[in-house]
Formats: sequence, structure tokens, C-alpha cells
Amino acid sequence: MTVLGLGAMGTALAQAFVSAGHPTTVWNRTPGRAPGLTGVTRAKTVADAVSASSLIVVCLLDDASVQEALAPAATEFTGRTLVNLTNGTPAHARRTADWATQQGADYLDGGIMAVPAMIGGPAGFILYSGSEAAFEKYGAVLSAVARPQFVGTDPGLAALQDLALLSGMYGMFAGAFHALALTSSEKVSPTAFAEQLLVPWLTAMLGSIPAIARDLEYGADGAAGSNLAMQSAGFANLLDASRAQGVDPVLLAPMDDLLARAVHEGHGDEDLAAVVQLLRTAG
Ligand code: FVH
Repeated sequence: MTVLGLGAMGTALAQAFVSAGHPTTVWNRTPGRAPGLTGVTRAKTVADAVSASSLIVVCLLDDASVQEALAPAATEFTGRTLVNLTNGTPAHARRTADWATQQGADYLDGGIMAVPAMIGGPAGFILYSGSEAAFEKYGAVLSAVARPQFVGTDPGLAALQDLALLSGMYGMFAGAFHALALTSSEKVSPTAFAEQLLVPWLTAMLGSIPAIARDLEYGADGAAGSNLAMQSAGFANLLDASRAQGVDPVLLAPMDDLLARAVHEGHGDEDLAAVVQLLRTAG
């Protein structure tokens, strides 16, 4: 196989393929990257790297770098499979899938749900969408880097769900950052707060997410246990106290706006799925 890109992630991917016994050719725009990576064949040009293998994995900075890197090797892709693990949007994925098809290549888009240190280990997973035939052919090989999960033949679906998962992660971090700023404005140990209170609380609250998703999909049955009018009233205290403690509420103020809007638009007696619905109908 071939790995294009030897950044932190590309290097981890190549190392995992080598460790699993797959002959691996690598290419990177700047020569000399990843000097500690052994057991690979280093190609001088991207065309040489592509022509060396039937399976090409590309993992570069962004979509623009993928377009730029692949263009000189376009004619080499015929009859091969391109797996693009670069972060991108559904539109990027669909466009690159069309490009691959024009070159006579099979295409899989992937969303890596792991950091480099998790590659080759049990905790990470990678979402794939696009050619089901390519996934069936190469799924076992791709499992050397992380557990592969096929999410559909529309090439954009892996990127969509990758970005949704990252949204969940950054939203969680935003709340945690605010909580740590708020508590560290007084003599509260950030470490003790995080370990003994914040993580157990967030872990408990994670359990409520499937119920919110079910309400969104099928409609709520029964009265809200934590209605939005109550939550909106309480949120004002959160922002007031933050300002009083010298903590910028920038990460949480949009939630205050949404809760207030939900109440204003008549959803005060509903639960949090109504807020998701407001987001879906915004703009
Ligand atoms: N590292 C992580 O934690 C995340 C985990 C989830 C997935 N992401 C995505 O993986 C893509 C690569 O990320 P990375 O960590 O390998 O990134 P860097 O270490 O910064 O390496 C970037 C590589 O991209 C090459 N590159 C940049 N521009 C171009 C270009 N115009 N043409 C060809 N190659 C290009 C760069 O090459 P060079 O600067 O050494 O010449 C590196 O190989 C990314 O989409 C993450 O979102 C990682």
C-alpha cells in the first residue's frame, strides 16, 4: 500500500501498516519528514508513490493540499483505490469521489476518530463512506490502523459524521473550559474539581443524549422533566456569575440566546430536543 503524507497522522498510519506486515510505500511533499519511520519504501514523486500500490491512502493537512498533491499523479490512479483520510466537508468528499471516478479509481472517504497515538490501538475508529466494493476489498487491511466502520455509499457521509462527532467534542470542551475558568477564579483546585466533580457530572449527563435524540426523531412523549423555561431562567445566573467572577461567557452565551429564543417561540414547556430543532431550522 501507499501512504501520501507523513505528518503526525500519516506517519502513524504508515507505521501501523508496516507493523501489520503490509509492504508500504510513502511520499511526503517535504523530503526527510518522519526520519524514524522504518521498513517503508520512500518514493521521490507522488506519481511513483501512487503507481507502487493498488491501495493509496492520503492524509494531508486539508482538502486544498489533497487536490494540489494528487493532480500531478491523476493518470496513475486508473484501476486503483484511493482512500482519503484528510479532514474535510461532505462537499469536498463528493468532489474528490467524482475526481477519482473520472480517473477510473475506486474511492473511499474516511473520518479518523483517533489521535496519532491511538493509531494501531483498540480505542480509535475510522468512519468510511463511498465505494462499498472498495470497503469489502480493503476493510481488513484498513483495520490495521483503527477499527473501520462503513457508514454508507454516499461519499459525504463519513465527513458529515466525523464533523458531527468533532462538534460534540468541541462543545464538551467548551463547557469544560468554562467550568474550569469559573472554579479557578476562586480557591478551588482545578484538578480536584475536574476529577471528582466535572467528569462524573459530564459522564452522568452523557446518558441523557440518546433520549434527546429519540425525542428529536420520534417526538417527545410525556411532560418535560427539565423544561426550557426553567433552564433559561437558570442560565441567566450562569452568565451573571461568570461575569462577576471575571470569566468571559463567550463560549456559553449562544446557548443562553437559544434557550431564550426557544421560550420566546413557545417551547418553554418542552425539553432540549426543541433547541436542536431550532438549530436545524436556523438560517
Ligand atoms: N493529528 C490529529 O490529532 C488529527 C486526528 C484526526 C485526523 N486529523 C486529520 O489528519 C490530517 C493530517 O493531520 P496531521 O496531524 O498529519 O497534520 P500535520 O502533522 O500538520 O501534517 C500535515 C501534512 O500535510 C502535508 N501538506 C500540507 N500542505 C500540503 C500541500 N499543499 N501538498 C502536499 N502536502 C501538503 C504536510 O507536508 P509537509 O508540510 O511536510 O511538506 C504534512 O505531511 C488532517 O486533515 C487532520 O485534520 C489529524
